[in-house]
Amino acid sequence: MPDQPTDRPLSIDAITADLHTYVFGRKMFVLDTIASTNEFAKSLNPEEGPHGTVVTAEEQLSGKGRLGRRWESQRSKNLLFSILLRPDEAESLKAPLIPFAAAVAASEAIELATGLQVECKWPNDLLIGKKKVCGMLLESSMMGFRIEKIALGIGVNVNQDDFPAALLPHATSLLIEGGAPVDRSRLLQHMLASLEMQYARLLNEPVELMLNAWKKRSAMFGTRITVREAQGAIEGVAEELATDGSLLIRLDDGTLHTVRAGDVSLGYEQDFLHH
Ligand code: BT5
Repeated sequence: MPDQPTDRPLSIDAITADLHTYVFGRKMFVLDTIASTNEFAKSLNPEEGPHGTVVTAEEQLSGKGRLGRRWESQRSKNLLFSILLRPDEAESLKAPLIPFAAAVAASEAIELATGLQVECKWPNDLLIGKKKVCGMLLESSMMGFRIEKIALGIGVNVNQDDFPAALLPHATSLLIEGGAPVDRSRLLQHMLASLEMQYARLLNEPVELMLNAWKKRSAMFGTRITVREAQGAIEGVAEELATDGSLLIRLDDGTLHTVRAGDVSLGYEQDFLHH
């Protein structure tokens, strides 16, 4: 039913009408079809895309996941957006923690908009009922030794009710979990308000507060997990989230192993999302 409010196309007017932010989304690009909102955000110069600029689209032709993977999303069903950040030097030092702050923010926004309970999965997935409902991709561009800009890309499965066979066992949406369609403009308003607040907290408060908020939302600590890194898979007990966002795993020989990049599976390796 195209005239249902939840089927409305994304529009700047609808999004900005009730947007409670100072910076995030105060400049916004609402696009129809684009290769990737992250790519678009990264291409903006400082006048076109100041700090906090938001890029969203109905459809991505080459939606990107981490490590060269793809993000699949049916047209006009979901939320696909990027926030362009232009951090100063002090902020740059906290860049590795931005995905964790963003995961806390996005979880809170989804819970506020839907009442569904959201779990965080390392490094930056959000799950509902153990299935992935949201993925994040942080890309930074360097200028010499300094981060010049960061594109924080977020994809949320909102009103998509079926997924390609390969994703089906691992993916879900707010519609599937909550049984009701969700208005994407309203969800984006919640997201941007929550992201702006958590970003400010990341910059101004001890990082442990944010890391603890993330850890509270994760079911993994103290349980046995398998991590697939570039070098291969290892198994152990998830012990701690380090202050740089790495995952510390206690191996069977008693040593503590640091994982900086990889994919986690709770239990056995065949449960991995990514093949
Ligand atoms: C991510 O990567 O989860 C990051 C996704 C970021 C997407 C946003 S959309 C806006 C912005 N612009 C972009 O171009 N990207 C960002 P990763 O952890 O690597 O997960 C990718 C894997 O998740 C894929 O290989 C699939 O197995 C699976 N996947 C793909 N699409 C999915 C979906 N809609 N729901 C759940 N899982 C999905």
